[in-house]
Amino acid sequence: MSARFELHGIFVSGPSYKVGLMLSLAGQAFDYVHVNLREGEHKRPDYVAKQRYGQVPLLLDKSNGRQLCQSAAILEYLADTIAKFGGATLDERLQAREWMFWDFDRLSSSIYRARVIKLGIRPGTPEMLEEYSGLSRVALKVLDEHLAGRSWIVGEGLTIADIDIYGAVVFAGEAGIDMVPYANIAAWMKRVEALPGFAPPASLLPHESKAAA
Ligand SMILES: N[C@@H](CCC(=O)N[C@@H](CS)C(=O)NCC(=O)O)C(=O)O
Repeated sequence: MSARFELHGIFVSGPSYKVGLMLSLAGQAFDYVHVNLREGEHKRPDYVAKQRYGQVPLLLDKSNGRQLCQSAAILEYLADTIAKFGGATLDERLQAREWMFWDFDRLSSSIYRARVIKLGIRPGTPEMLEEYSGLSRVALKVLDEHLAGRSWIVGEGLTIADIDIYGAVVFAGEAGIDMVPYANIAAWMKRVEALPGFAPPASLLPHESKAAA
């Protein structure tokens, strides 16, 4: 039987990793479709008809035909639909959402921009790299201070806020950011990495399309 979910993404993409990590931690096998950004597959009309922004990730829910985009919105959808990691109370759900909005405003946007320049995926000057690295460090300090004395970002267990934000922080090393000052983040990352179903970016998303096992 084919899997309920079909993830379209590319292995170098942080937002694609966030969705793959959510599915994996939730124990949901998923079909995977590799989108070749270099070949412009994400701008083809048949793809844009499903993903209005012409980006990865795209998640199809084959049980109802929904086509979902924007990684944070996809995480919320998955939390609702498979009833996992959404937060134990309304307040926790609201806090998880707040952290995800903050993430793409301050953290993911800065780390991902620094990373693509550092890896040579996108052109950028040393000044641009320093600007994005500096913004990343400011956001990492906010996160590190929040995690002091806490095991998880919200409440007493894993939520989509942890999954979303882990999928940003895990790329900080590739962005050239020194993580040594952030001991609380390091301890929290270890907790995420110890969870059943966890897989790091290097092994979670294949380099080609693949049906669920
Ligand atoms: N806010 C979006 C960002 C998605 C995004 O930036 N995707 C990149 C790959 S990491 C992409 O598709 N870039 C190609 C483009 O924008 O044309 C999300 O979280 O899903």
